[in-house]
Amino acid sequence: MKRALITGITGQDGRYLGELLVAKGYQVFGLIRGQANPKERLVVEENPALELVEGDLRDLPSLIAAVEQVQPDEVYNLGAISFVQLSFKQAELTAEITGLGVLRMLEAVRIVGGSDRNPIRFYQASSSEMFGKVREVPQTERTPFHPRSPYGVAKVFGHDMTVNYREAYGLHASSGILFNHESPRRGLEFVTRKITNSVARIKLGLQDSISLGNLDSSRDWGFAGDYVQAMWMMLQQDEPDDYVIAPGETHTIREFLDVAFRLAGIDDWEPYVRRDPRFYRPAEVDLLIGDATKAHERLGWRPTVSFEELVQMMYEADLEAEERQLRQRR
Ligand code: GDR
Repeated sequence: MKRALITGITGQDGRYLGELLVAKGYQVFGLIRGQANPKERLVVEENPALELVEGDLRDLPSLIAAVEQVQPDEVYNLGAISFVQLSFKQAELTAEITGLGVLRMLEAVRIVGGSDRNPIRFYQASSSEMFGKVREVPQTERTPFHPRSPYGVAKVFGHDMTVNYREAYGLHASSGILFNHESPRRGLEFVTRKITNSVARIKLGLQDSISLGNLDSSRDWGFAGDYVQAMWMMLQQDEPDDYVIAPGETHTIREFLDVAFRLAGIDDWEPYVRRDPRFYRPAEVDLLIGDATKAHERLGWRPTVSFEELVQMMYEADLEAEERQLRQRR
């Protein structure tokens, strides 16, 4: 039985990846800080085969202890401060966890190592935010980085460290440069889920408007369930490498609003959407479009959910959850 250790187990990707690996017959361990975060209980309720192990990305000895305890075949480093907007306000904490946390996890893997015949394989969750003020469109694994937020800067550090450990120590360390990926499990602070949740509440008369920032920014959005497949595929390759993972089409926030409001039977959403300066960012990334040709050719990875299907999946899940809560309150 293969063993996997996942950091960021309570996040959207950690939950999907944990389920995928359990379904593939892995024994799966999720790293938690052990501070009785209610989400920790929820992930085990949702995925009872999951085991939890304590450790903190700020604390190298705890990571070494966790890797020693689990003796994993594969480590997936998904833990991070992942909300770009917050990273402007908490830049140092973001550097500490999203940046230095990667170095600590790599060190733990290098020190514990695994057997010579079966060295530990490492996956780093890199991000399209690293491209920032993009140097070319679309972006590939060879596109130079120009991050536009403390989060993006920290991710570049983690990415470069992963490449360095691969080259310096021969670690089987791969990095997935993942473009935005969403699902009904996305946190409410991210724009997609904020929109689908608000539109469902507007539909049910529970809310009358939604406050947003820049509606003209655009993203290459995909479904998180497809992206965790790509993470696993990368670690099954004989050689470690870096891969861009993206559907390869970009949509504005306005287009996301068009689809979501149309599902609620509303054609003109302008009266429902307010602009709020609080949600604008000091610097914004440019035109993000990923070219995932390498992942198609080498991993055989393909997205299975289209943009419209993704919005529909998220809207319907939010509508159902809000209706359920309404029934319970009555
Ligand atoms: P992003 O995701 O920063 O791309 O990072 P987010 O959904 O937060 O923003 C996407 C775009 O929407 C614009 N926007 C708003 N964003 C939020 N959150 N709230 C608003 O009200 C709002 N109005 C407009 C933003 O300006 C932005 O342009 C995500 C995270 O998951 C990262 O961790 C990950 O690395 C990248 O995707 C790939």
